[in-house]
Amino acid sequence: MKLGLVCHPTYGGSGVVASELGLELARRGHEVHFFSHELPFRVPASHPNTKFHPVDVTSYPLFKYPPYTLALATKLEEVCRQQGLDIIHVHYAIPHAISAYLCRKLLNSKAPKILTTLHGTDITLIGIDNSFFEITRLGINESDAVTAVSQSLADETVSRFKPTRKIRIIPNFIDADVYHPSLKNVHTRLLYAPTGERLIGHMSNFRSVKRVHDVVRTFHLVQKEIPARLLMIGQGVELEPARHLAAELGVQDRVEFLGAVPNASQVLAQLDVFLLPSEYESFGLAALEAMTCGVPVVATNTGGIPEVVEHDKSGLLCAVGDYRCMGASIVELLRDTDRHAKMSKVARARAIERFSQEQVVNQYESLYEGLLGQE
Ligand code: GMT
Repeated sequence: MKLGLVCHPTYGGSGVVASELGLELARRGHEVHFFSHELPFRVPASHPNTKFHPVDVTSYPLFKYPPYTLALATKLEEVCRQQGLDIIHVHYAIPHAISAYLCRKLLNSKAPKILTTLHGTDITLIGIDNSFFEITRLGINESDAVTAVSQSLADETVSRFKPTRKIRIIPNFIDADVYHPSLKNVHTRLLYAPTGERLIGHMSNFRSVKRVHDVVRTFHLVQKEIPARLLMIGQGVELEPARHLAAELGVQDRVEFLGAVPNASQVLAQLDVFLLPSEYESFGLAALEAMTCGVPVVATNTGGIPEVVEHDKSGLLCAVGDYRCMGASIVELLRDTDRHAKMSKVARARAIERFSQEQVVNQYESLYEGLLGQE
């Protein structure tokens, strides 16, 4: 098949999923065309069976906001016309589903099928904003198929948008050979915890929905009870406020901000607990990455997180904002070695059983085949 994959290239789960999906489809022999304004951060500059099509937006003094949606639609049309793409698979509805819709309008009869994968805030935050609501609904309804990454997100989409399209669920996935507990090693751990402290970690794009301040508050409570250090992976607008809060609470020497690391698996595998205190999370890909490395997760009981992290099995869940509960859960877990070891095993087993790359990419392939069979 000839597939066009459209995604945001920046640090974030939807770009990761689109990139990993495209690379695996290319390994399976499909021709994969990536579209974005920059090379998505997990896509190598050159890879067999893939091609990256950068979308340039011409600036013009009249435009305060250069119209990326239109430039993307035009690029999609050009590549579809020249290469005969079978399917355009967009990740994150805004603005990609609309660009794909416009591309189809431009192409008329030779148009590819459009699949939209909803990831989270395209529905729960940005999509429901008045300035985007109707256009997001149009993008969903005009797609040939729509998937959501969790049951929770599918339910949210139905209740908020009342779409005419059926929303199918295809969860996010993980390569369990890349994310592996064997990456844990004494030397790397010593770099982060030189005197054998326990390691708590968080990874996100540091936006307000992630409640990064709760990571710092939770850690502040934990380190009062157990010698520990906190590793913060990623970057975004809430990073500086988090750094200030760490200083205000007097734990700045025990918190390390690593930025966007290229091989997250190698850091995640060193952790004792992964912390994800989000306000909302449609899925929580970072939690799945940690679980696959055999790291139990302490997170909030919100959105799709309970579909990934089963409370008291692969991790512990608390109410949003309840950093005392999260702190106590981490301390409890770190003090009970047997429970921690058991949770670590269950976390990895669940990741493999439910979210393996092999089975989830098969689901996407079947969906593509079904769409093409609809002619
Ligand atoms: O919605 C966002 O925050 C952006 C998006 C992204 O690109 O990182 O994250 C969402 O998609 C991820 C991949 O499907 C999910 O793992 C995240 O839970 C989800 N984020 C939210 O729902 C806040």
